Amino acid sequence: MKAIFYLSVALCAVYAACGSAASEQQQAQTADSVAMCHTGQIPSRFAAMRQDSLIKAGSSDERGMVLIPSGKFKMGSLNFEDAQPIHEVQLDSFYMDEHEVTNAQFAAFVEATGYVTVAEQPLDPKDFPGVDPKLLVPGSAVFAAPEEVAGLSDPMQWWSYVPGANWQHPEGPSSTIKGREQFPVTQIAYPDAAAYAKWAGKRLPTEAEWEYAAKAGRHSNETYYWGNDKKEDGKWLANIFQGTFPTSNTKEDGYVGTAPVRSFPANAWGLYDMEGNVWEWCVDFYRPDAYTLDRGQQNPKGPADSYDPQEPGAVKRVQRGGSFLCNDQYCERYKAGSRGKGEVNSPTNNVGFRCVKDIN
Ligand SMILES: [Ca+2]
Ligand SMILES: [Ca+2]
Repeated sequence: MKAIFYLSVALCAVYAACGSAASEQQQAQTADSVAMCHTGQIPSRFAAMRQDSLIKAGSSDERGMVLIPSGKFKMGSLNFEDAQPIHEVQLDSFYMDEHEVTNAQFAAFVEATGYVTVAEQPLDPKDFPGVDPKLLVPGSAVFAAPEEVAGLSDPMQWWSYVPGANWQHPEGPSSTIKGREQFPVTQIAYPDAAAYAKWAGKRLPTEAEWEYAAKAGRHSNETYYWGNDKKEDGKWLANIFQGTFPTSNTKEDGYVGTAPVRSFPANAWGLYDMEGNVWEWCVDFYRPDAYTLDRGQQNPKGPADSYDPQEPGAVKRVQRGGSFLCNDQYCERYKAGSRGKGEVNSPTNNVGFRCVKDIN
């Protein structure tokens, strides 16, 4: 019998990724999220894993990529328990996509390969004995702002499983990506991102590469990747959430949901939206103690397996940078050095990715 993950795993992953260890309130939320992980009945889809073997590895040039110089940096943050200890890491040079993969880019991949994403996978009830067949429908998790909430401990108040939601219909069947070609693709599970990267002749970044590129040779202990001030000359520097989460988004930065890539200033190395807009998958398995493990100082690849004490049975990979839903009331994981995590087969409408490429 196949293992079954549940919708609430996806929701919990989204929730936990946004949690900060900074306050008692947030610790209470984390405790609540553990309970949330044991409800719900929607399995994830493993077929997409198998499909990856059908994707031929492509070759690519470096158009749209930035050459990241080799060097050392201090990885981690004192503001987040799972990002400690701060330690020195040395990385070889590599290329990185200057922006998140867009809907147009992902559409080209799907057109060329016929790839079907995790959220679109049909589900065979025979593969999931004991689960109500009515629940075995393709779909994914979508954020919707409720009119009011009873505290912030229950993410089900603003996340729901929407049948028919997928990368082409990010908010559900009636939504479309038409006119949003230059927006980041969303509703992407880890196997989807890995398959695209393979086809594109690229790969997904390690979280060390991702953080090194985000800090861009400038960062030491600043709160944000761009510095210590949230705004510069009165302007927001990333697409996050302003207002009262989750009910009232004042969109001071101009966007309630995702923004077209390159809408905000690039960092010192020319990379856009390294913080905010959409979460970005990294290749590393997630463990909260990853930085305490002896993983070598040079080009670290992350731990050999995944372990999240909040959900011991779930396989999780690292996500980085936060999303348009991040804010200081609920989700601080857009801040410098912070780490996010996601169950590999649980796409949402605030998760995407970008690729890197080795120098041949
Ligand atoms: Ca925004
Ligand atoms: Ca991003």
